[in-house]
Amino acid sequence: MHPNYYVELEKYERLIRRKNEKSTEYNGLYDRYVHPVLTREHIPLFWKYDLNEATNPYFMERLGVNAVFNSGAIELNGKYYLVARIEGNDRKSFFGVAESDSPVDGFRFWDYPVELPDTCKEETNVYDMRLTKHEDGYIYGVFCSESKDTTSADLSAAVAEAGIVRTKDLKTWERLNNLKTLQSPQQRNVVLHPEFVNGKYMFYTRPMDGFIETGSGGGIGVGFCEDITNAVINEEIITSRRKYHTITEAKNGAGAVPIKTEYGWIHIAHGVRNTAAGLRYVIYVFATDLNDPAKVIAEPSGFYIAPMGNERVGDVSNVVFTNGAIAKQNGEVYIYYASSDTRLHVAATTIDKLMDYTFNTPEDPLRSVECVQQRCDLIRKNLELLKRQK
Ligand code: M1P
Repeated sequence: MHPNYYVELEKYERLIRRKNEKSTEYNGLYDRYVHPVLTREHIPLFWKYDLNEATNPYFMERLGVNAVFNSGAIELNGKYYLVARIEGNDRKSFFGVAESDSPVDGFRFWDYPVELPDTCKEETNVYDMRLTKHEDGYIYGVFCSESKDTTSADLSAAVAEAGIVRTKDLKTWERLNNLKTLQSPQQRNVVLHPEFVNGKYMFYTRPMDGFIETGSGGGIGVGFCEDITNAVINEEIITSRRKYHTITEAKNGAGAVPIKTEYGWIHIAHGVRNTAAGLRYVIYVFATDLNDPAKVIAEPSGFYIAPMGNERVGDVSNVVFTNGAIAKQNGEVYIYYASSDTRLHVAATTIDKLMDYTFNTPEDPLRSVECVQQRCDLIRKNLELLKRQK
């Protein structure tokens, strides 16, 4: 074996064994962890190098990996699994399963990436899998299936659809037909709801006119279908709407599978606004009604997580994005979020804190003058309290 193999292996093992720790930054909402849980350095050496010295005398990467980011997340039999988006140096994304005994560190990829059944010959790229433990007994993976738009002369024109796979063990994947939404030509950020609603499968969709722009798509949609093996949605009802001069003005999209709480389903989604420096992606939270999952019952003002420090820089800078969270039976919640399409982080909170945040944070009044009023009300109450305490 080439001597550099042992040097790199030692670095890799040190990285996997490194303990994570909570950051000292405080907001009361969640704790960010200092180290990313997955990066391109977490990719096993044998995925990248030809280890045979005869055919790789310089110990060169033959198949490099550019980034590891947006990840579905699930807890199974007391272990934590991330199905991450891995992007090769060739720009193609694929999925890999990383496993750990801890939700915040120690994630190690299985020996092979996920080999999806090749049932969709025009598909060029796949990414951003959401993992839903559905009450029908399967674990579903819903992901973006991207193909070239052959109707356009523009070489970069693409079509985004929602691909669907299902599994029981994250090892054997059955591919189902891509989701069809009759009202929307393109779809990304589609999530399967974990329960039947009126006996039907329910999807969160993101109606889009084009590949990048949502255009007339008003926000995150909800749609129903009877047959998951041939999922067709006739009508999309908008739940969390995009709004002018907010964090969702340009687009929004469902993120993690919604978390069921006493007072409603809690959604951890993303919102996008435009800036002179390009799009800015943040994570926001809203809740929908337990009996009517399309009805928004709370939507705290502003973002929940925004890119900070090093998170702000990467292949697509100024982005935080989530497509996976784990809510444990004991009330702990781990939110896996990627920064700048480059690496994956974790933030820890609890169901209680998420509920408090969701239902007690004021809504966005949508106008500066009313935002000032909102803040002055808070200041006034606080100053009176501080005065009484003196
Ligand atoms: O580059 C930022 C994100 O862009 C897309 O999200 P959306 O469809 O909302 O624009 C996704 O491709 C996502 O993977 C990516 O992180």
